[in-house]
Amino acid sequence: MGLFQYIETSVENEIGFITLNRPKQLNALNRTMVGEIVSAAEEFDRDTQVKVILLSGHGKAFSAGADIDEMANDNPVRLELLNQFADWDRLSLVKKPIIGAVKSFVFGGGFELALSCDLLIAAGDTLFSFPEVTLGVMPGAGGTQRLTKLVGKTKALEWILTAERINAETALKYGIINKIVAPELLMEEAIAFARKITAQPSLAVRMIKDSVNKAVDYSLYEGMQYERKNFYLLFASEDQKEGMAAFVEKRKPNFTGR
Ligand code: CO8
Repeated sequence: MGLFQYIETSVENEIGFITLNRPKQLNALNRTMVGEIVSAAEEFDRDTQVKVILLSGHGKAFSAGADIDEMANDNPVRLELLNQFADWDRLSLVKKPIIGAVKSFVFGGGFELALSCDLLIAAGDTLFSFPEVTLGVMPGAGGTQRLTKLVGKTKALEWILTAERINAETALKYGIINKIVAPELLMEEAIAFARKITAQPSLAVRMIKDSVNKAVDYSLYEGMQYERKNFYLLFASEDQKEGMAAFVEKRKPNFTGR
């Protein structure tokens, strides 16, 4: 694993941990930090010791958004040449499930980072918001698209136009998060959640993530065809043979991830 300045990484029990580490700035995301998050996720994606990636933040909050100091003097040409959002695109190519464990402020780019995760566990004190409008801008790392696809146009527009802070209960109600947990149990609960996935055969997990994500972009017909190919592909795996043999023999399967 590469050396990082703004994040910490570790591997334990088949979980690859990525922890945002700029707590004094409430984990405000500068460009280097986003690059580090993506690089770490890509390394974990290739690491056979890792089955699930768990993204969280040190300190009080998950992330208060993009680093405002860094972008205050930006101009369109510099932004075009920087092409910083290409990093965010790479994150969506990661094949292993990414679980976000979020708390307190999940604002702006921090909310977009959370929406880039596959599953979200939130502490009861979590507040989600897109405050960009109050800065004279708008979400730029997928917020207007991902939130709208998730909750529909009506609420997405209301929340992004007003910068309203959405609490964990509302986020759960609208399907933004999977689960609310007590703040002091956030990591424990997120790890327990991750372990439920690490216990599954990893090729099937991979194909499920891939197929479900296609439902967001594809028509139903295209998505069904895509699902079918992934279903067929899994019959080339040893884990399919083992899983079904174990069922027939009434024993626990021993999955190898192949
Ligand atoms: N950028 C830079 N520094 C920040 C940010 C930020 N987004 N958020 C907090 N900080 C810093 C503060 O400046 C402060 O630093 P210092 O101690 O040196 O003064 C420190 O973190 C602690 O913050 P506060 O004292 O403000 O803490 P409070 O608990 O009083 O308030 C808030 C917390 C409400 C979260 C407040 O900090 C706040 O409003 N922050 C800004 C939130 C915001 O507007 N975020 C959206 C940014 S725009 C964006 O995300 C665009 C995304 C598109 C591109 C994504 C690319 C990465």
